[in-house]
Amino acid sequence: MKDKQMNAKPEIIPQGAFAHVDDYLTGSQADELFVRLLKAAPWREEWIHLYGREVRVPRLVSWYGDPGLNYRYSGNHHTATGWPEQIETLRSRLTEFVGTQFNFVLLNRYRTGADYMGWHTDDEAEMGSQIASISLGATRRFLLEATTDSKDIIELAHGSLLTMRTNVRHSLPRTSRPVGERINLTFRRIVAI
Ligand SMILES: O=C(O)CCC(=O)C(=O)O
Repeated sequence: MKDKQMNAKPEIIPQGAFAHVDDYLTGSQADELFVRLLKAAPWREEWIHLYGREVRVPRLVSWYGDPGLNYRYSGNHHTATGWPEQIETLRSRLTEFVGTQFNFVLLNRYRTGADYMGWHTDDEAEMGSQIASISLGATRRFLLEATTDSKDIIELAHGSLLTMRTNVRHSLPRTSRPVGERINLTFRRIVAI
């Protein structure tokens, strides 16, 4: 046995850290949702305070959720006002499929390959233990660390679903390939703390 294995800590993340379903939505369901969200979601540009500077977040964001529910991250508040019908239908389906009562969805819009999401976990104190992420539009590469010493790469395609524990580190890197727009909807459960 190599030193590294003898000294290895037990793997922290249990089995089932993530699951990927490539064709969760049909082509037409995914197309319709993508077009509607591009047009109708209230997209915002966000800024965060980092090392004493205001930094522009490299993507657009939007959100829906139970009325009055506030999800705060990176110093920004995201207060929900309700669920449009199509998103509510998707939420019910995912709630049944994953077994988590999702009450909030964060939308990220990657306009070009220059928009990205850096490495992070989603295990803030007020977050439930599981998220469900739907991808629409251009396929983008997603990286995750389901164990302490390995990285997985998943190509997130139009209409796919990724479920993941909130303590798994993940990122969606930039790409220099010419790619179209992509929208991601991450369903979450925000709990009172
Ligand atoms: O766009 C994605 O698939 C990743 C989204 C994400 O990491 C997040 O919302 O925490």
